[in-house]
Amino acid sequence: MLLSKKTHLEQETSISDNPEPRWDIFSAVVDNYGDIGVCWRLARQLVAEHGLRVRLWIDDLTSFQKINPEIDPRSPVQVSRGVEIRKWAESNLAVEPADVVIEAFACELPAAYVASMAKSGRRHAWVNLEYLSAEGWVDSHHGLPSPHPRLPLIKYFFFPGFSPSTGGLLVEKNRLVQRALFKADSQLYTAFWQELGIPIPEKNEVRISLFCYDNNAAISLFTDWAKGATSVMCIIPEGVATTQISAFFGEPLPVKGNLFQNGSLIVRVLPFLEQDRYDKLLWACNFNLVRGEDSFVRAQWAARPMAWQIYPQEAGAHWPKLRAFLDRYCADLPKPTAAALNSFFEAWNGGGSGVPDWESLWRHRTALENHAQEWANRLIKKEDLTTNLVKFCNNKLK
Ligand code: TRH
Repeated sequence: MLLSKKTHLEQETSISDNPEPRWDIFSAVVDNYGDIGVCWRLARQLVAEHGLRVRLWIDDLTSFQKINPEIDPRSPVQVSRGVEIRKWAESNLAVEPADVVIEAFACELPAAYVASMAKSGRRHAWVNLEYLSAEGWVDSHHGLPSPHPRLPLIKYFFFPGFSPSTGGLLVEKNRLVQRALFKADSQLYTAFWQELGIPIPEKNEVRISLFCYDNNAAISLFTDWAKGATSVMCIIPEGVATTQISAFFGEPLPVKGNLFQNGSLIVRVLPFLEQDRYDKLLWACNFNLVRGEDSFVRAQWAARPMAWQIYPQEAGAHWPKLRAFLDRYCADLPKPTAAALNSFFEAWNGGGSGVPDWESLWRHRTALENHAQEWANRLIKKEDLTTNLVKFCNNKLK
């Protein structure tokens, strides 16, 4: 049954008279946090910067709560940051379909919802938001239509990417300005660490964030950092690299406690941070180890040296994706720096020697730092993903 009247929530939020197209974003948590991470950023940016009315459908509110503590996992309908959040459940789906419908990462819309789009008598912009890839084929696939086999509907493929022929990258307006202010303002910087209950870095200390999949190469990094002459504090989210923390520090599993020390290395384990706070952590660290898709993009906006563990796929399908990124990222780096970064990425992803060489990489610290800044400055000149997506969908609605 379709709801012909405004829902209670719509009446309450007084945005129901907004003449702009309404958006529904569907997100299924496959595993991990990347799908909801991307959709949550997109949804709030659509509201905050484009004044749009957005419903975000999510099948796993508990995972969502990890990156947005405002979420009540028991509540089927709630509002956070101006976004209407709906539990993606059969019982909740009796709604009029929105004008713009985003199917994130091929999560497959409910059949009844698709049928009601076809019956609505209105135009819909139906978009499959794809995973990010730096590969060249993305340019020619971005924006391609896929007509529905039976219904009078067309779904379009929207690819994030690094070249101007793709949908671009997610980034909020002013994000780089906020980051620059944060870096320049010692009070903001100090307050950030105080809020986390972590002392500000000592002089010459190297502060590193580490977010990875199950990765034994972490043990060799711990070893290098512990033996090194420089103090290193490595900040790790709860539940990440626990096997490696246990193996290196000789702690039985499940690892208890949140502070471990060996030689020059201190490891601090933190609960998951709210998403904007996680961004700040990336701004505040000297080096970021990130993974998947969203933290990988955020590490680039942080304009700090970084290494990426790509989401591993069967039969090594992720390697071309990783190399395509490295080709772009390293194109303007001095050759020895590019070589060190390439081998580090390769080993961090279980290839090459399998042992990431920290010392050889960090020798290039200054070049890596300058490059990270230039890379972010270059990327920000391109239109952001949300603006591109809004334009794309508005065109389809004409
Ligand atoms: O969690 P991920 O491994 O997600 C992955 C990838 O998206 C991958 O491509 C996809 O196929 C798979 O999920 C299903 O890594 P990612 O993409 O970095 O997402 C993590 C999100 O969690 C991101 O939005 C940042 C957020 N986050 C926080 O908000 N707070 C934190 O403390 C941490 C560590 C992460």
